[in-house]
Amino acid sequence: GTSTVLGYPRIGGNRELKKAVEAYWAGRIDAAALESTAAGLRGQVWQTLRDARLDAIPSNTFSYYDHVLDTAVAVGAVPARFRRLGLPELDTYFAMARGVDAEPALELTKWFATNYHYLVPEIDADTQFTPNPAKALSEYSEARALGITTRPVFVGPATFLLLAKGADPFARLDDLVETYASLLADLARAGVEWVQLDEPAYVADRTPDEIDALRRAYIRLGELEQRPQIFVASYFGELGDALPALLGTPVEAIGLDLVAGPGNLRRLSGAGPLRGKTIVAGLVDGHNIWRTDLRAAAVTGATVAGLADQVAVSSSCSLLHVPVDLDAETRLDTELRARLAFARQKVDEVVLLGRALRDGTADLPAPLPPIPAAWRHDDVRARLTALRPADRQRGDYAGRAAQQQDRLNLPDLPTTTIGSFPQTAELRKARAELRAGSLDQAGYAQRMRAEVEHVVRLQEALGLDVLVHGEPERNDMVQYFGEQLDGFAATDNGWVQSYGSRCVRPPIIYGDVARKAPMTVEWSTYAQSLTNRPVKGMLTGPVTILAWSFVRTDQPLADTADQVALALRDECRDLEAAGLRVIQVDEPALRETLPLRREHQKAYLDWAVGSFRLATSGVADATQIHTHLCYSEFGEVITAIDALDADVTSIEASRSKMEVLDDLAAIGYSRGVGPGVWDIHSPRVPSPDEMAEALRRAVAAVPARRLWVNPDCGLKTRGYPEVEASLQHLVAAAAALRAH
Ligand code: THG
Ligand code: ZN
Repeated sequence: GTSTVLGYPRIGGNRELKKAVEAYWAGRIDAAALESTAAGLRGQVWQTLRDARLDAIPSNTFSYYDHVLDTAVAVGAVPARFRRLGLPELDTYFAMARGVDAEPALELTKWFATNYHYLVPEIDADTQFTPNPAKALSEYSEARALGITTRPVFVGPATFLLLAKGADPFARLDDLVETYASLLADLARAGVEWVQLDEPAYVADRTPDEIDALRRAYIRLGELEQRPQIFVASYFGELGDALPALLGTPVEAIGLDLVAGPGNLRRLSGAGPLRGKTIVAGLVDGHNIWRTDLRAAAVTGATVAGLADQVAVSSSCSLLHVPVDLDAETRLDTELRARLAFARQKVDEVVLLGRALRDGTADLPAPLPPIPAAWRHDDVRARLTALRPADRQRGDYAGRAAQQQDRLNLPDLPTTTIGSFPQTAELRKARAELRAGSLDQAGYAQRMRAEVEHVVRLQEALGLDVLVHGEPERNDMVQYFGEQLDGFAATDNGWVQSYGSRCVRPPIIYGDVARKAPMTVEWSTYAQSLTNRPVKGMLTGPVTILAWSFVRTDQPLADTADQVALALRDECRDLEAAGLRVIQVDEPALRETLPLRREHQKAYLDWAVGSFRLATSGVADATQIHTHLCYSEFGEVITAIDALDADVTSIEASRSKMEVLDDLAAIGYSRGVGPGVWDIHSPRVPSPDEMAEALRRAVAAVPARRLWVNPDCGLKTRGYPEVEASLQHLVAAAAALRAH
């Protein structure tokens, strides 16, 4: 067996790429300096992989922003609206990624069920696909100059079209495949021996036509006279019917995720003799940070070897989704550390497995024992066991709504915000000083309280109805809770790319989850003490906490979610007891972790909804529960949103033109809803008329008594000038509608 990985983090061990790219955007360094930093990072990755004795090394996995955008550029899918700008190539690229004054960026969306976001290619009948192999070729020769032979990676043609927006994707398939054919010929002429084409879209449910498109594409590419050997990679799940389709094409290698898609193995064994095919067995989890059970993985690898002509060992997906190097973590508990593997360590695992398939498994380490007793919370486990359906059930909505209105006395079309206010440079500086030790806890708390007071006064002056404390004390809406809960570990440097230059540091859930003490009560009660208007308590829901953490794999996700939910349930009760009359529990990731195949979706939504209800149903009927959803199309999970049973749901909808309201109306949703009337992802300040117009459309679908007026997401990334102006317009728009 040979060894490879499907991709490697490109941000650098200390987020060097983020810093260089942001410096370039700010005009602090020029293109040559950026390119030289990038070349240094690529060289480090290739050398790291070679020194680890990985047999086959990928290239073209580096990206200044996003690898889907890179493939769009490689096939010439640069929309006319960006070509027209007449910018240099690098700036055209960044214009597509980030937008410019005259042109909004390409749409950004979730990369399958991960926390990575890609730029959606725009394709229409006028798109002229043209091969542009420059980036792949120059990376290939850069590596050659270091004495390293690499395998260029692209998003494959079928997945590329399925991810794109615009006209009927497969109307353009033949065109696009000819462009790939030409790219492959160019690569072959440059001496490239293998190319990797990623087709992860085929681990989701696909129609027979879509599968046929995949087959046609690879028959055509496989028949080319001049081409490298083709490795079609899949990941994040099971290929299903796409597997026999691919096996029937002339491609040389097929990659299967045997971690997220154990059923791939069954399918493979039923496929008959795999003559002439290499199966690339994804045995090392590229989407989580646990050490691999190498003995079990070797058994799976040997099974694959018994079926295929050749077997290679790889990561289950690109290592993009895990932090770079565990060696950078010096403060992790040693017992926990011994159980972890980041990208660098996963490469070693792949190499060990490749060797074991050749030389035998005798030297492989034993699997990890169950978690130590110190990481267990038997009280929490007992609470889980004792849960009854009534623990996830509130009183009927009509009764709740009446009690809440008695207590809150809100006008029609009440105004509010989603929770966070701008994270100013001063706030970030205070947090940095606290970490560095130059500011003590008391001094830090003092600065945060001053900010809370400022935010409360501002909201009162603007005339908002339900206030927030602004979350100045939170670095990230998941990390903040992870730092306070038992069973979670934080890393110092465990950064993972989320989109472009933005990274997150997901906490690690390694043991039973328990709340040591109230987490948010002090901040929320302080804010409430400053005003007579209702202040919303602000929590992150169990599904989102799981989605944006690295999770245990030794127990069902549903159990971990319920453990988190119990901690949040206690927090909700404490907030209520402290006088908070409104509590928002955010679930922006509800849609994100929806399984890619329909057959798994119901089970997921059942536990996801159940854990949210467990978190929020411990309060009195007179306490109003809000939730907030964003970052996704919600049509598919609309009944689950209804089942959350929140009193008020705010949804990112300013860009989807209030369609979500029709979706909600269609299923008979009858509680409060706040469709976003201000797209906070752009610095643009919408006029009062524009927001009033959005509200008029909303009132047509939802009675004013149930309609809330709010921005479409938190304000953390915005600046105060645009926040003040936009919120003023928002309050004015609500007032204008009330007057009618
Ligand atoms: N938190 C987490 N995951 C997320 C989001 C989040 N996934 C989806 C969405 N929100 C992604 N959005 C962002 C937005 C901003 C940043 C990261 C992801 C960001 N990161 C800082 C950076 O890269 O400079 C680092 C933040 C820090 O210091 O902790 O700005 O909100 N978990
Ligand atoms: Zn949001």
